Amino acid sequence: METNRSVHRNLIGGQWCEASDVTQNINPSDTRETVGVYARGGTAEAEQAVAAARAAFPAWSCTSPQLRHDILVRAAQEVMSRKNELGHLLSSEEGKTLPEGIGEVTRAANVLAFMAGESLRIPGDRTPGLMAGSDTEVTREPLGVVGVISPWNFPMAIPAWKIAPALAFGNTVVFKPAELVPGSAWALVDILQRAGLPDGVLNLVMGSGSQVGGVLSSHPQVDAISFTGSVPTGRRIAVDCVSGPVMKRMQLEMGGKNPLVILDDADLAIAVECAVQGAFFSTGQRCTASSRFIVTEGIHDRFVAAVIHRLEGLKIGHALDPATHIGPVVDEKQLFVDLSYIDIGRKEGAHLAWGGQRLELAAPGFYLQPALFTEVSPSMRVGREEIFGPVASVTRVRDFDEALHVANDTEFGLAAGICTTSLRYASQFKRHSQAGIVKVNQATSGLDYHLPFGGRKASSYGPREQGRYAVDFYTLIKTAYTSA
Ligand code: UN1
Repeated sequence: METNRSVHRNLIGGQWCEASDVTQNINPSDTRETVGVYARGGTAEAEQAVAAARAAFPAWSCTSPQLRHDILVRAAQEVMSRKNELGHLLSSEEGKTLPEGIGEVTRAANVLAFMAGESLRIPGDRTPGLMAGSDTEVTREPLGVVGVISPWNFPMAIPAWKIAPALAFGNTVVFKPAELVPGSAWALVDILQRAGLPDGVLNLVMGSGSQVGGVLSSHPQVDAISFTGSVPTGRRIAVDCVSGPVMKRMQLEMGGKNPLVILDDADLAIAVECAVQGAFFSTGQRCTASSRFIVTEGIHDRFVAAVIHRLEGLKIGHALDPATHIGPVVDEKQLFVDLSYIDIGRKEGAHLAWGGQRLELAAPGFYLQPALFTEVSPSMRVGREEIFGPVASVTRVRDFDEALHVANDTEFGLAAGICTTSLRYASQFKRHSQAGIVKVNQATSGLDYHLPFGGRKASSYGPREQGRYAVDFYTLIKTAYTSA
């Protein structure tokens, strides 16, 4: 392990490499505290890493699935056995609460274990051909070098659910984590490397999106990009991916402006829990967060009052304080975005019914009271644009039909929820929602790791992540015809 060295270095071709530049990993709960010092690579490191991943591919792509399974199992076991320590690290660099941090580390371990099993279950078909004497087979092969570009809001689970299937199906990887959260990424790579990966199979290049990410999305030796982040960055990556001599496969998971419909017949306590959990926990920093509550008239006022009552009981504070329900915003830039939208909402004529103030606590951090806007019309920016913070809006509607229309009236299509006791409305919502994930009487965020994840419209592009469906992105299909 490298933990006792002062700079956590990049891993290229099996070597932990010096970098000319470093980043201080700042704790958003207390900006006086540095979580660690991490190497900051540039285009040269990214190119070396691509070359190392390319060189390692022929041998790794022909390894026994048993070997790949065993490495992923060992990594899963180490992540699980260190979940408290790694959760502490994750919460210190990202700002989600300690239970949320430990929960995420547990999820990463579960993903590694699940994907270990998937390496033994690569699907294929053998079927009679249509010509007499012709045998046909459909097989799946590793696709090559995968560039993994991950966001700051799930510093360990998202890297795990991209890297684990890439490795399970015989691909090599160059991993560029988000600049704000190198600690969890570094720990995950260190664990996988020590679990027995051959040199060059997994490479870590911490650095900026424009330099390191830019090399990955445009390099002719990278075959595929799996990215989670913002819509503008996703669009740039998509253009890069199709502009080179080889058009890369891509999997882009981007933004959301996820609706939660609350109908008159909803169980109020369940609706409030779904709303507060989905919109404000993890500081609202999830692409699956419910940022639009669409509420029918008969329950509207009771719902708003009950949400405010629940918000009044929440403690915003240091991520590692056991009393904290909601940690800080990830950094100053995101805090500025959140506060700007709170200002925009006010100016647009929405009513700030609760919160929205920056909080000065004992520790200097990026603390923000959750903000609830009411009287939001569907045309307001605060009700249309992704904020990625603890800011939610309430839109009043007449009935189910109007609620469904408003829910779908968005450029995004990641997750959508409905709170109702009516089987009829729940079924209609599941069928007609234009989102990739639909929840009934559950928060829109918080998902199972064994099921496919992804959205529609501007939220997602390419095959689904996670579960059995991950194989579709990480393998190439070959159809073979044989006459004996
Ligand atoms: C969840 O809600 O449990 O970046 C997962 C994100 C999503 C993952 C959300 N890609 O927030």
